[in-house]
Amino acid sequence: MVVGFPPRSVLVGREALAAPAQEVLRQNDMGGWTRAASDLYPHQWNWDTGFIAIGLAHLDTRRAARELESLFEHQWKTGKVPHIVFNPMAPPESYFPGPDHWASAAASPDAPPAPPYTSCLCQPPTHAIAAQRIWEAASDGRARAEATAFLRDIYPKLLAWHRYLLTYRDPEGSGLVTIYHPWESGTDNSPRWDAALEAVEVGEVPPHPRYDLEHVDDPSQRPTEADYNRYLWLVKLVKRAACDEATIYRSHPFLVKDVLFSAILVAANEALLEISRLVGASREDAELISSWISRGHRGLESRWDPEVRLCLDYDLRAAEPLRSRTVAGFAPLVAGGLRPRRLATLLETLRSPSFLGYPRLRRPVPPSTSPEDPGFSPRSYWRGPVWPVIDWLLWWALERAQEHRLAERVRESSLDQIAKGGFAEYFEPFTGEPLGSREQSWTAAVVLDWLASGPEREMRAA
Ligand code: 2M8
Repeated sequence: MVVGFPPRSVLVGREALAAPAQEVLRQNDMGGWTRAASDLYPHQWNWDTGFIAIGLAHLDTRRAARELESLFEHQWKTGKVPHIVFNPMAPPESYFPGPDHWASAAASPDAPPAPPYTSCLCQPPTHAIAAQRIWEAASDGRARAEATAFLRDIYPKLLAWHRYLLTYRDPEGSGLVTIYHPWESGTDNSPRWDAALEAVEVGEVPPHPRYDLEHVDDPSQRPTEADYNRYLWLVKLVKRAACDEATIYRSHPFLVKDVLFSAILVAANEALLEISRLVGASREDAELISSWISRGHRGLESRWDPEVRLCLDYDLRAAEPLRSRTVAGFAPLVAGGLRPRRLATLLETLRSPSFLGYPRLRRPVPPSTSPEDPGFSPRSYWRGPVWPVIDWLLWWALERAQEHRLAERVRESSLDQIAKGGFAEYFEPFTGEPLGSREQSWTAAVVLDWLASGPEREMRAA
């Protein structure tokens, strides 16, 4: 059921957010794992799980650890962590493409035992960052000992996951991750992918349901039918290649170096390096992870565009950069470790009218696509709306870059937006209207982390 604007629960202030955020996570808790949203997304998603675990860490570190463990139970033999683990209890008509559509992927020799079925795509690796934060949140003796045991158990799995991304997804050794599908980026219909998708010749795609449209107020909030035909065609090609990475690399029409994914991997490798130290891993491991971090920084540097003053994705098939202005362009900020000049330039772009300084914005939180970009659309999913989870990533990056004042502004404004509009998936940037799913787990999770991280530690008010 869809609720209009204003939302069903009118939340009066930030201090009132902790309890309802916990309630969203409780409602979406499926026993050891959390569905991405109550209606639109009844399954477990890859990068959502990392963000959800970060939020859960403030409630119960053991449960937060379980969230990651449950996802990694479905890791592929190659080390890949699937983009969706399908909930066997979800009714078949609740999500498309569901487990049946992906079942053939289970025939791959690299797939984990099924059911439950998994998709054979992946998503950005937020998990090591979450694992480190769980350990940090486990402050008293017993919780700390449990969290250390958890790190010991998950460390080799995280290492295998990152190794998969650094090998199969970067055979060129560029430091940049190649994606096979816009779903792998997590920013599905972003204008980032328009040019690369246009070049894909779409073959026959059978008629398919759009259950997603039943859960939003109007179809303009979701990708179009033409988008879905392309998505399903690319899935068909990946399945036709039997999910074999070398075959996909040779034949697939959509091969793109994704800078945001690559930057999250750099930040995740920083976390993994720290975890390797905490679990007493070998010096060889530490050297390997450090080399991945340097490679990632070099890769992002190679995609810096001095004209748009952002980092740009790169289309391997067309051998050219993809020139949209989106939040993904702040990838070097997310990766961290910036030289002062590059940091200053990125902050100028962030504050400029292309992003936070755009005069019509309801609040100073970054729209997913710059309103000055021709692909911008304020209500359409990743083509313009504000995403709290992206606000969290930028806030976290700004904090790590010691840009505390701007970080605090993003945190405050985003909390304010959620206090007025509820735990929506995304928000219209000019009005603050909540859009998409209304009980989105990662929105609730980042709220819990923000409340625990702000100067006044607002969690205590809960
Ligand atoms: C959205 O993506 C799924 C496909 O993976 C969809 O639209 O059906 C994206 O926002 C993605 O980033 C997110 O992980 C997923 C679940 O929240 O929903």
